[in-house]
Amino acid sequence: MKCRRCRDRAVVDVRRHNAAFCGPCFLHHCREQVRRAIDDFDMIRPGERVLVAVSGGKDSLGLWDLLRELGHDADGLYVGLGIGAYSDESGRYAREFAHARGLKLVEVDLEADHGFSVPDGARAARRAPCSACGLSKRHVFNETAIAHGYDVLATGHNLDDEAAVLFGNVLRWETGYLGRQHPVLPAAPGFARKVKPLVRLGERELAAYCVLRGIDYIVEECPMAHGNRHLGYKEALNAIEERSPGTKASFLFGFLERGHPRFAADARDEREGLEPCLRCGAPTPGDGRGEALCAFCRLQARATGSGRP
Ligand code: Q46
Ligand code: ZN
Repeated sequence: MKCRRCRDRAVVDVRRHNAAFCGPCFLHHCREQVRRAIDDFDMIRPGERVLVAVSGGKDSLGLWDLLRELGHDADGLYVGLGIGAYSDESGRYAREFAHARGLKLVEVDLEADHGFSVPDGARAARRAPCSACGLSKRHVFNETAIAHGYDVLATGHNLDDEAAVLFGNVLRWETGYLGRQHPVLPAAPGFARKVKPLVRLGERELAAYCVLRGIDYIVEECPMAHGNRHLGYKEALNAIEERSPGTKASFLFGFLERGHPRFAADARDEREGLEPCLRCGAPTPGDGRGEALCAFCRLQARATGSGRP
């Protein structure tokens, strides 16, 4: 197989594009996909400060590297979730990546800084671990980006992730989620702008990118992911993609072009009528008396037994 760009010997094939690349041209392809995503969706403007949420995995570390390669001013944010050895290991990969390249890594530890870990929170609130975890990460990412004055928060969601989330939202017709499912969520009072610059790259491409760039990342999956619905959606889509390469990309990008505008109003309605959380100030659906706690503070209160509810 020959490289599509330079006709040298290819080392990576990308079936979705019906193309194969040699090492240097593959790295160029990845940078181009990220550059295009940033331009097409107006994610990051020149001179803006970006905070990249990193988990120690291939997607987030690959994203941090790609943003730096493209010349963006990007620091990392690692959130310790308190998931035993998995968290210790993933933190080590994130720190080593930053240290080896002289990059700034902001760290927040859920247990040390907020008094509870993901397993504690999930137990106390009787929620699935991934639900307590997702809620906590979203809160801490947003709060940290705002507190440190970053213009943009970037996450490592890739094409496979986004297609799987879309699939799940369509299966249950979650119109509010569909309205919010976009590679850019604009800033609003109390909310930093959130962007997903990897939407044009798949999981396999990110893994190959990291190998070719010499990026060491945690390979083990989070032990709490087991039985997670999202993984089932990914497997179903992978089976379809295997038979018809390109399906995931047309599902996701077709939705963004032709479906998303029809649901955007549902998401806008949800953002209206928010009030600052009584405890932390984050925007949250109000109770009309100015006494509402946000979902994160309610989870924290349950997990630590501090005050209501
Ligand atoms: S870290 Fe958290 Fe994931 Fe682990 S508990 Fe679930 S959501 S699987 S990306
Ligand atoms: Zn709060």
